[in-house]
Amino acid sequence: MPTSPLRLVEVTLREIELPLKERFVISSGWMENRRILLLELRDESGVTAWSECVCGDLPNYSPETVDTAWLALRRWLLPRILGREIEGPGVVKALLDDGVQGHPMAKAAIEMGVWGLAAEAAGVSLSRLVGGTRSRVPTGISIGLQASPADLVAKARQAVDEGYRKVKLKISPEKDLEYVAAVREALGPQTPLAVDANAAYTLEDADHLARLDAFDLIMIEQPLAAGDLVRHARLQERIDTPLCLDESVVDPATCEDMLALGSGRIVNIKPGRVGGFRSARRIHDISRDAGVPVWCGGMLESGIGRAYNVALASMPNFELPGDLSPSARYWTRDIVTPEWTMSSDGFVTVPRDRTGLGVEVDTERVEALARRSETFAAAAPGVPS
Ligand code: OSB
Ligand code: MG
Repeated sequence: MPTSPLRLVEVTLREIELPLKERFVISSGWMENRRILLLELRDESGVTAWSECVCGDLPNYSPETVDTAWLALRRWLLPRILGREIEGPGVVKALLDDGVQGHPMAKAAIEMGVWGLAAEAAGVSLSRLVGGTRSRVPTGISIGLQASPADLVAKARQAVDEGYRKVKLKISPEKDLEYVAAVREALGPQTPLAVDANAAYTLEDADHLARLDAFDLIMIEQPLAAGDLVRHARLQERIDTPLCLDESVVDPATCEDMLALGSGRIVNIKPGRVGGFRSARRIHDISRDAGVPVWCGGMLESGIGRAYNVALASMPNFELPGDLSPSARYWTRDIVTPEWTMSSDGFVTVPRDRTGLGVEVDTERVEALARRSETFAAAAPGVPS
């Protein structure tokens, strides 16, 4: 879909803290009070859009954090994009990559914001702008590590009762077979189950991990370290359950490498992890062409980040349910209206007939929750760089 050129004249960074309803524990760390970095972007015609940087507080999932992203944005990324004529959202990643290694989540926050801005300016939904085709997307839940198998069974049972179409259980070397066995036993053979190890194992654990084959899982997500593409391929040879890569796939090239090596058979796409929508759409297409299904992962986003995930997940090859739980699963109150909801049969509606993100940001509440904010303006608005 063609969009008009735009020029960012002002970007405001705000960090808010939003308490999760309950602590979320994964093998590499945990989150309780979610520190969330938000961007408010304005272009020269006065159109605005919000975006979210999905980094966490600690560098346990990836090297980036809220603090490194804030630094990268203010010091290197915003200066190279503010005031510049931008042909369209598709060119932003290249502008940000020029001379700046890494920082994909910080880059994605700007890049996705420009997609949001372009949708707003064109008067179309983000879903339509990115090439989405679905009007509702199937939803899964990601359940954190629990204190006991019984606690996990209770959570998983509740999720099934609520209508979730996929139940993903976090696992770690201390909490795996016994926990998964308990859930499979309690919920029966029909429940779509997956597990996510967040890189907690090594190839030495191959025989142990192969015992997960007994539980008929849809996938084992990211058992080994992010850089272990070759080792994941070795592991996949020794295990029947499809491996799915999350942390490992950082751009379209690593997705191609994964497919060439046979490191997995399913791809988790998180637009923040791969530097934004341009890369996310490339990974979608590469996987589709290889006959590999993808699904949209989550990073415990607020309703703003969720809007981007839902739009992306409306693309055709997002065949498996995404980690796109409704607002109420995470927050007592979200920062958008309407809040994101899920139908009793486990779908989130894609706001395809609303302009831009499809939700309003509760700006007063964001201001009230803000721990810090900083506004950056183009040096001389309107002057080409
Ligand atoms: O590995 O998918 C992951 C949350 C934080 C960091 C990593 C992961 C997750 C989740 C949460 O699984 C999914 C969600 O947002 O509901
Ligand atoms: Mg994961």
